[in-house]
Amino acid sequence: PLTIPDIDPEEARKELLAKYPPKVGRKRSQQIYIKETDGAEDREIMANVRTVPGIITMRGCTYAGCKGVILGPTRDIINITHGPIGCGFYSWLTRRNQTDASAPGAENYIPYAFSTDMQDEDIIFGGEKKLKKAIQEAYDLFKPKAIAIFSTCPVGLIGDDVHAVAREMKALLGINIFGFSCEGYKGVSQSAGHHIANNKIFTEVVGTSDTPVRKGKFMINMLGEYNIGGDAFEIERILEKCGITLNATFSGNSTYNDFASCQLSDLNCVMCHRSINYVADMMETKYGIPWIKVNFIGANASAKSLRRIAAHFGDPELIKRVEEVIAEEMPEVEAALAEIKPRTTGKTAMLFVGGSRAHHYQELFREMGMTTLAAGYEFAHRDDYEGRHVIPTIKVDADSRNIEELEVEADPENYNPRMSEAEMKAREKDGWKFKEYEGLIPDMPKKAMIIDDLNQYEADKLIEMYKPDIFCAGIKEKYSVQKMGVPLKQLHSYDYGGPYAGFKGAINYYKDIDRMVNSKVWSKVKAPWRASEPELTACFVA
Ligand code: CFM
Ligand code: HCA
Repeated sequence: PLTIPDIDPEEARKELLAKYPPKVGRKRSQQIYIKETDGAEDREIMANVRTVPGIITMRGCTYAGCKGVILGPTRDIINITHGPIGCGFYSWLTRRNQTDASAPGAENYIPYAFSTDMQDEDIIFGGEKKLKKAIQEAYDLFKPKAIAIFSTCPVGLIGDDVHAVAREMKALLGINIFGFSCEGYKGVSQSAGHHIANNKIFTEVVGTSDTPVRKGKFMINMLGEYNIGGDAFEIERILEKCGITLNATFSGNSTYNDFASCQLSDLNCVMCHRSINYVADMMETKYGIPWIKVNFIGANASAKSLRRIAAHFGDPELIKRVEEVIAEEMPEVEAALAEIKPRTTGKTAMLFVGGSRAHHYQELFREMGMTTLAAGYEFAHRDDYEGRHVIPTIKVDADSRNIEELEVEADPENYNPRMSEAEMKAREKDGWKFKEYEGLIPDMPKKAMIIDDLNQYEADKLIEMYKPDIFCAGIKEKYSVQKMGVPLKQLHSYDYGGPYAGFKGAINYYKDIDRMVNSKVWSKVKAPWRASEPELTACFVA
């Protein structure tokens, strides 16, 4: 079994909290969880709560979650950012969600950044006129199937009604136009943006067409797979080989019509639970399409997910074909692993990413014989950590669920993924539903630290104390960590690499991580003239 180095995690937690004012320390301490066993535990972690102002959080905003994450990868919807240019510009092409727009006549607006570029004057006198003009201009230039409008913070503050503008322009132009109230400040993180995006896509697009885009015996949708670095292409390759039709992906490499007719699928497979469980629940309620959790990060996890899909359909031919595909794919994976594993075994990692990858990527590290010392999410909710999917009553109305659910989740009185069997039964009578789900905490080894909403100060402290061989996070963390002599793998954008999903992706990952944890360059980070100084001060120099 993988073991954590000889550091007392309670001491480590004290060290992380030592410099905070008492009130902040008390709050943060509830967001730091130490594993006491190697398996599932009954304690709670505090998550999905506001970051204390002044702390340099890793989080992003609600607009980023709505526009960038959920809608971003759909190629033929024109996404107009209503706001000052920065929001549109900084969310332009940074996420590496790839798209296959090679089909003749395929529309692809992903390379463009559409924005109303609001100026002081628009803030003072209102920006609705400018928004209408922008929609008209985009329509005249591209004649798209649909236009989405995304509100940024100032839009909410001055009170522009993007929904009224959307309705008016929809009537005028005769295409689907819809607005999102996804002002950056709307929630505590990106997560609120996912919810806002999903609700609207569900009510405005899903089920609006009965014309199938694809046909097949086993039709599935992949929910929460965003085709970062081409992951969705690899997943599609594997599914196709098995004879499973990937009908719609939400939203990697997707089109408007994929969403519009996705209700014709037989099964929803949820990859990133955090960002999209809402759509899975709503489709189950409205169309009776069941959903299962899958994970295509890691070769073993991919095999397990294929088997889970085949078992769901229960077709003997499919079950046999899936086994054949796994048997065909695995030798190449095993050969790659045999090559690198002697060099990666015993190395240590830390993962602090978004709302699902900090968990999913531990699969790959386990395959490589590496131990995850500490991990956490930027914005996940308690169910992602603790492993039970909870659907409160107010979510059940398939057509009109709203953001209130976030408040339910933020209220520990109301929302407890680890509630007792008796309590669950009582809640079920009130219309609540529960689903067991693989959470991050049960999967982590004894003594591991699970930290929600990690910040720069704590990241530095963790590195000082544990000196991991690799740290996985995003672009904001990358260079400060590397200046401490620890390689950082971006698990958001993959640092220009990937795909990392599926069987071929696992091979890519083994090779990339092997190179990073075994490179000698990290020991040379410290400038020679500072050689006499203690370790890990180089971050203040470079
Ligand atoms: Fe889901 Fe994502 Fe993630 Fe996420 Fe994100 Fe992302 Fe992420 Mo960056 S949807 S929660 S909001 S898996 S953009 S593709 S990498 S933080 S861990
Ligand atoms: C987002 C997008 C992001 C940012 C990545 C990063 C992504 O949250 O707005 O911090 O490096 O994956 O592109 O998560």
